[in-house]
Amino acid sequence: MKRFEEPVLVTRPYLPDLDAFKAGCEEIWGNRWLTNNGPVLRRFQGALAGYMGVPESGLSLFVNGTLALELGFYALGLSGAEVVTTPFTFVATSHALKRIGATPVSADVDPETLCLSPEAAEKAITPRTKAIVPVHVYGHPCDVDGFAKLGEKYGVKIVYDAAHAFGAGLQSHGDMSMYSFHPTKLFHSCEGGLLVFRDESLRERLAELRNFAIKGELSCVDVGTNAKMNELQALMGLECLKAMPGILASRAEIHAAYRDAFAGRADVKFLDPRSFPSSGAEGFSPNYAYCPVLFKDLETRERVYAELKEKCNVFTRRYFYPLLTDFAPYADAKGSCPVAEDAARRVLTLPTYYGLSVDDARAIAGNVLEILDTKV
Ligand code: T4K
Repeated sequence: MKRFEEPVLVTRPYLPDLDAFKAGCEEIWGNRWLTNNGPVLRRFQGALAGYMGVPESGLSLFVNGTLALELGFYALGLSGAEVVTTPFTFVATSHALKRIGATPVSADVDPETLCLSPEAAEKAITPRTKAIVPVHVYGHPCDVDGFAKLGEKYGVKIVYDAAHAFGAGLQSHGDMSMYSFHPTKLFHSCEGGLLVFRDESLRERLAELRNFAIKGELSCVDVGTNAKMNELQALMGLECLKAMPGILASRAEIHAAYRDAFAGRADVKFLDPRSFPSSGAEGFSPNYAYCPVLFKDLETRERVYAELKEKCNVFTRRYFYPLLTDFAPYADAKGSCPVAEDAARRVLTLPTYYGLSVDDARAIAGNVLEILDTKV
């Protein structure tokens, strides 16, 4: 079993070239403009539109992904409505709904992708449902065609929590998608969030809402908040964007190393985003945002998690355990999503980040297999 000298964390942020970042800081110092729709933010917006192939009028930047979601939901008029969503996600998805006075209704996930199942979502729709919020969890593509059909059939909005999906090419789907630019993501702006939306009239509304909903010096039109991205964040985003091809290529290599190491093992289910029926989604290309594996049961998962930490100095994470419905604010739905509950008890996400070597990924996988093969 390999014990790493330095702790291996589940993720590390990509850091751009420091001299290039310093040069950008000099420009910001020269401008003496730090936030409130500055020139670097506008440049970042343009660069993102180019990278993603969407019009600049169809995107909006925020200080973080959670506030982007919250304001996106609010701008779509979801306050007071029921919204069908998945419990197999980070708490932010449902928190953002609750915080604008919507009611998240949990429906179960697909056992292969671990993304919300359109069939389960359809069963949860009531006359009070105004939207469905699937999550491209781990960057895995949801069944976007299935959700498009539900959107049409029931007249509900489809809003993707695409926090994990930057670089996966899924931006043309749904009414709106949110990307998180937190440093634990493959691409980041220190903190940050992006909304991509179909209805371009939302641009102005969102710009208002993220700036207190004030208009000029003399008017305030709604209860907005402060959710503006600042110039230093935008600079970090611009510099990281230059590295996207390299970031994606290195993650593909790490993913392949784990995949090969676990091939043929019945006791490790390695989730491969290339193999899902939904991988045919228009535009999709895997970003390998996470490397999740499923073990046979909770006991095995906990043993692997603990032994990797104690014996190998490897710090994996149990994303997403406990399940959302295990937490007090959402416990009324506990027991309603058996597939998600089962996955939460068996899942472990392995270290994946730019800078982790393929040899280290192989060694981590070897450690996992050795733990599994050791009789207890
Ligand atoms: N929707 C979904 C589906 C999400 O997953 C998230 C966020 C959101 C919405 C909301 O987006 P944001 O508002 O965050 O933009 C992390 C992140 O804080 C959170 O962004 C993320 N999802 C969630 C899945 O994971 P923690 O509590 O696990 O982070 P933490 O601090 O334990 O860091 C994880 C690992 O990364 C550690 O081993 C340390 C390492 N790390 C972390 C940071 C921040 C670094 O090496 N450097 C760093 O700067 O929540």
